[in-house]
Amino acid sequence: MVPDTCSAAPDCTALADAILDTLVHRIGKDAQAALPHDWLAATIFTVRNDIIERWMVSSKAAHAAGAKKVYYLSLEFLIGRLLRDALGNLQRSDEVKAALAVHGVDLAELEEIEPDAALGNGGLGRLAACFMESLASLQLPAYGYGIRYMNGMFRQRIENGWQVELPENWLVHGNPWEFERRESAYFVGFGGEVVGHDDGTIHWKPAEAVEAIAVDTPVVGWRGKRVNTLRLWTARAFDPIRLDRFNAGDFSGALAGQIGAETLVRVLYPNDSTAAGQELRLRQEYFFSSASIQDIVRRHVQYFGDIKTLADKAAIQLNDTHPAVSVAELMRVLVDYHDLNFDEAWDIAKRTFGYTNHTLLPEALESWPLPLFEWLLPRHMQIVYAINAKLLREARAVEGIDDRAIAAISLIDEGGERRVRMANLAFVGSHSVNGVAALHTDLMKRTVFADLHTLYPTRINNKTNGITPRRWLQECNPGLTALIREAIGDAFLDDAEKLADLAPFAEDSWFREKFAAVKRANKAALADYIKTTLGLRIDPTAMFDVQIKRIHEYKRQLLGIIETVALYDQIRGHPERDWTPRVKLFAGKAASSYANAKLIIKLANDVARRINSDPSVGGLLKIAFLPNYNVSLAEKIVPAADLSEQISTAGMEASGTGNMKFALNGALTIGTLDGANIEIMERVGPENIVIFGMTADEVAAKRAAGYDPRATIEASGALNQALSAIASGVFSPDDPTRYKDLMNGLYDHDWFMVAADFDAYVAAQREVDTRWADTPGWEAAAVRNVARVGWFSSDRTIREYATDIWGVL
Ligand code: 26V
Repeated sequence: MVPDTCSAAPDCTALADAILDTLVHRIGKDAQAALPHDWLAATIFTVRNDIIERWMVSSKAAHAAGAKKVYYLSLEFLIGRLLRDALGNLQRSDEVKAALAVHGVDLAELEEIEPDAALGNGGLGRLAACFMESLASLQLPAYGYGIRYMNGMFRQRIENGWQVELPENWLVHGNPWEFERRESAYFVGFGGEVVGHDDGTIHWKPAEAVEAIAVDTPVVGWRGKRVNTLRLWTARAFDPIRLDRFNAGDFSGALAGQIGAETLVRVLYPNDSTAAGQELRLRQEYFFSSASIQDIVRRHVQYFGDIKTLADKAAIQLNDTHPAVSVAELMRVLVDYHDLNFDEAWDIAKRTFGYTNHTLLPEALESWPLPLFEWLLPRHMQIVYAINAKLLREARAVEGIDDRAIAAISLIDEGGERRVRMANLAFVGSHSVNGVAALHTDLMKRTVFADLHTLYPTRINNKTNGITPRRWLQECNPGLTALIREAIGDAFLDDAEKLADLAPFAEDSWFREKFAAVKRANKAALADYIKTTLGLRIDPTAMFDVQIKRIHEYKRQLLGIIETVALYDQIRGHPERDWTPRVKLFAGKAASSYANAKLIIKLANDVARRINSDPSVGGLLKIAFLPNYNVSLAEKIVPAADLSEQISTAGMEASGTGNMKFALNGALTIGTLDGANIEIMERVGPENIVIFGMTADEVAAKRAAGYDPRATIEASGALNQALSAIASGVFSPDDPTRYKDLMNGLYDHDWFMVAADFDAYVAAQREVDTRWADTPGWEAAAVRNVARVGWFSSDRTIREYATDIWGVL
């Protein structure tokens, strides 16, 4: 009997049978006994077959063509869930939905229980995931290389307003997307000594070693035209059980090697506590760099025979400095194993590597204590010295480079305890060094890399970040996608810049109404979610004002919270005024060691509790902190946002990519002239965004002139009042001094210039209110945002990397 649900999709009956067959024969359950996770696994295993076939075609085609390959090395890939992405890109969602319905199973429910692959902290990791998708969509042969963390980003719970971190066990049900490749395993050593042989060759004899084993995940491009590989390394001891020890009764000693290996791939380091010199982190960096370089070199030699052509056939992009030790590792492999002389090897390395910088925060620039580096990687230390000698020789020959500049260029930081500077190593070992937004790139040239830029004036270039419109429009916002198709046809699905055709519809009241209805439906769905998770009722017609991102002082969640307190005070003082009903939504994780960030979460929750339960604000203002921010939660919040908060201290947010996601989904931005906000403003037009606050140059000038936050605070009545209220325990009656130090910090240093930008921020928020009151005007601006941000597609970004850096287009 052909079931009803299949009548619309011809192949669906066969697919329904195939899923059931997989359930029975692979999962070992029948339809009656199967739990949702079993159905999910059966579905993935079934659609995977299609993906695997395309995957094989893709890699054969690349090899047959002798194509140059792109290798993206990143300690983070924040890919999130994969089922909806894969089905969307294969355009099989309807068919699979219908097939599952035959069994009484709802695809949307299965998609919802798939765990997030949270193998990243935030923007840098999510960018890597968007890039992988765009590389496949542009049909470029590419591999992502990283670590298969057993526990990725922690799961955040909010208990009594405080963040509590729980391990995220994303692999408990197994991972049907991955393929372990036992045959692709490499030896990775640590410690030991370097031995010179009589014939002049040098070899490193490590004291310990682990085996790196490849685990591959297919990455499906748009329309399934190409499937690339995300290769994540796991670690195994060579001798998982030492039977001699076991038999002697030393059970833990027998397993010590394996435990040591597993420790390597267990934790994802947080990116927002100081990049302190933890040995385990350096081990992780070397582990994945070494395995990746060995794999790349092996593949190259296998397909092209001659190691000397490596740079013509391989482009390796270093995602921040985390894989920078790869520069030394490739040199080691070329010199010690392929018998190239140092200069030849150096030439190949430089032509092969590109380096992307993602932050200028001084505390984020990685450097390793020299004794640690030398002890763990003695051969690499020699190579770093050799590179440095060559570098400093070259630098000294250039006019205008003095001793101060030499000290800044050196791979070794000699001020205080000697350290190896990973950014300098990545810079000199690459032919291209790029920033991730125009301002950021400009600041790289003027600040952190000023002296290296003088030495190599053509090396630094800009590649403004982007986001994949498949996940961040089509999949997360099907309502808006359908409406856009109705208005301008399907061309934008293949080229996001075609969204420009939507611009005239900003003036069309029929379209605006439909556009508003989509937004309202998305907001209603989010309101339901908030009701279910927090028990908080919010009004879907209120403005949804959203700040979601990692919690960090430079991102200034504090500015948003303090403004909320000031607004609360205003509403209570003047309830008769025509206030705009707002729901302020916050979400984000704080690194477990970052005390102030955790306190900011508690403050958001304390403020929320007080305001939400105060009948005198009459529902005009509601605050919610949504727990466990991750990719999947972002996919729910972004389509429902009216206002996007991008309010970092100017000069500190390298790019931001959340800003792009919101604009693409029709939110207006309130933001500073920081990171990619500037380029968003240039594209959407200054009248369709609300910009406030100091510029990066003004921030720098103010700091240089000696900024006095206390005077600033005292000059602003509203700010002083809000800070005093928080400091005196109005929002923390159970512990009135809870926020005293946090607030005093603002009076005393205010490094992030919360006070200096406060009045401008409040004024900008009132301008937002005015614009919101003009409903057609707001909606038209929202439509223009969607129409004008197609340029921020990661397809565009990847095309630029491919043309300017990798030479593969
Ligand atoms: C790292 C660290 C390490 C130690 C101390 C403080 C700190 C602060 C920030 C970071 C960020 C690490 C790199 C990163 O995630 N950068 C983000 O990269 C995104 C993609 O390019 C970009 O959009 C964000 O603006 C940038 O913060």
